[in-house]
Amino acid sequence: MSRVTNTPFPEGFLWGGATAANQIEGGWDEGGRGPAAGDFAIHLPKEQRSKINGEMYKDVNVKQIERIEKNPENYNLAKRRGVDFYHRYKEDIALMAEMGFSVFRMSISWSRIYPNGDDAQPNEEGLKFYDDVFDELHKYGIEPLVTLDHFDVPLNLIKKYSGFKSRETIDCFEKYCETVFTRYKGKVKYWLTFNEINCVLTNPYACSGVLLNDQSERTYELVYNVSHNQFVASAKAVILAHKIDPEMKVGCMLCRLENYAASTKPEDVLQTVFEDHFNFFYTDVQAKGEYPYYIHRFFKEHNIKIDMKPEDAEILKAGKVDFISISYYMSYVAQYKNQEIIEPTGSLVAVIKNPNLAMSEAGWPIDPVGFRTALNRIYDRYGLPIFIAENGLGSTDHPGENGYVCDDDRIEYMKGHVREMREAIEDGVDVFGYAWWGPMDLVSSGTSEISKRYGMIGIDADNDGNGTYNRFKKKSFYYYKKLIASNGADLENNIGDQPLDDWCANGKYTVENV
Ligand code: BGP
Repeated sequence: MSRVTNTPFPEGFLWGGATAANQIEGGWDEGGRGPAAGDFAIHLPKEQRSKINGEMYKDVNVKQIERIEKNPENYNLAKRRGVDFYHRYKEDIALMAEMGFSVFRMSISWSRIYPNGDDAQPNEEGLKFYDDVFDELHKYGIEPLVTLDHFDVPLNLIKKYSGFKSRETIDCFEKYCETVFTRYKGKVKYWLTFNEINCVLTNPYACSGVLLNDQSERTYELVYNVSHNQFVASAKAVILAHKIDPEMKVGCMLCRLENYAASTKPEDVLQTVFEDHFNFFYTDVQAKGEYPYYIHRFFKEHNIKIDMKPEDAEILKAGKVDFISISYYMSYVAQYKNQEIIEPTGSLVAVIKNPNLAMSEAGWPIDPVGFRTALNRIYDRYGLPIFIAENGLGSTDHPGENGYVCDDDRIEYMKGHVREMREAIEDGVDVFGYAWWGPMDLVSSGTSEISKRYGMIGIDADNDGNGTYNRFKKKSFYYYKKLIASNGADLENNIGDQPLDDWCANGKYTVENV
C-alpha cells in the first residue's frame, strides 16, 4: 500500500492543543468561582492508590466530600491548583502561538459562570475572564474550541441533585449554555457539549456529577439514565447554539476505544461488535438523534428502564451534532466470555495484552494504526467531519544534565499518530483538526498528578504543588512547531538545516524561520 508521508495536510487544517479548566486553571476560589467536581479529587502517591481510588477520582462519594470540606488541609487537592493558567494564560497563549497553533481546545469552568450552578444571575467576573482569554487567542489568530462541561459540574448541583441524575441539572445546563453562547457569539465558533460522555459508565461522579454513597450504587440503570439526561442536555445545547448563532458548530466528544478480537474465533469477533455498540452508543444518539437498534435488547436483558419524557425524542432529533470529536489514546483487546447477551468489557486499561503493541509508562497500549482504523470507522458510521479533541502521551520527563527535556518518546508518539491521521485523510476521512492533549504539563484527570506529563511546554511544579510554576520549552515544542509550520508535511523534522538534537546538547536552536 502506498503511503502519503511528507504530504501537507489540507489547507486550513487546525493544529493545536487541548486542555480542561479543572486541570489547568487553578484560582479555584478566585474571581467568584464556586466549587466543582474536580476540587474534591485527591492526589495520592502511586503506592497508596487502590484499584478504584486514585483512578479517575471515581470514588469521590458523600463521605469524602464531607471529610474534605471539614479539613481540606489534610488532602492534596491538586485540581484546585491546576497549573495556574488563571493567572498565566497570556504567557501560555503566547507560547502556543509561538508553536503556530491555529486552535486551542479549552473548557469553561461552569462554576466560574454560575458559582452554584443554579444562581439567578451569572458571575460577571467569570464571564470577563473568558472574554479576556478568547481575545488573547484571537490576537494570535488562534480559534478557541470550547467544551461546555469537561468533568466540571458545580458542587451545589452535585449535592442538591446528584448532577445529571436529575433533570433539574438539564435546566441549569441549558441556562449556562444560553449565557455563554450569547456572550461569546462571534468569538467562539466551535463548541463541544460534554467531554468523553461515555466515561459516565465508570466515573459517574467526575463525568456527570453523580454523588454516590459507594460504588455498589453504580448500576447500569443509573448510568444509562444519567446518560439520557446528558443526551437531552446536549441536544438542547445544540438547538440553542444554532438559534443564537447559526454560524456556531457544536460537536459531541467520545472517548474512542478501538478494539480488536483476541483471536479469529467467531465469538471473539462478535465481541468486538458488542464492544463497539457499547462505545458508539453515545455518538449514535448524539449524531443520529435517536437510540440505536441494538440498545433495546441490552436494556431489556439488564432491566434498564429509561425515564424518557414524551418530548425527549423530538429534542434528540432536533439537536443532532454538527461534527464528531474524539479522544484517542489507545486500543484494547476484546474477548468473548461465554455470555449469552451483549455484555461489554470496554476498558481504559489493557486487560488482555496485545503482543503487537508497546505500552506507555502508564500501561496504555500505543497504537497509531488503530487511530487510522478508528477514524475510518467513525467516518464510515456518521459521515460527519471529525475533530481530534485529544491525543497524547503522558510520561515522566527526564531532564538531561543541562536541564533540557529531550522528550523523544512524546515526539515519536505524535509522529506515529499524525502519520496515520494523514493516511486516514488520504483514505477520504474528513478530519478538520488535531489537538494534542496537554500542550503544557497539567494535572492528570485520572490521578491528579502532574508527573504524568503531556506538555511540550514544561511546568516547574511537582505533585505536591512545590515549584515556581515557570514555563519552559521541551524538545517536542520545537518538533511540533516545525510540524505545524510545514502543515504536517515535515514529520521527520528534516526540513531546515539544524537537527533538533543540537538543542538537546546545548539548548541553542538557531534556525530563525522555525
Ligand atoms: C481524558 C480526559 C482528559 C485527560 C486525558 C488523559 O480522559 O478527557 O481530561 O486528562 O484523558 O488522562 P489522564 O489525565 O488521566 O492521564
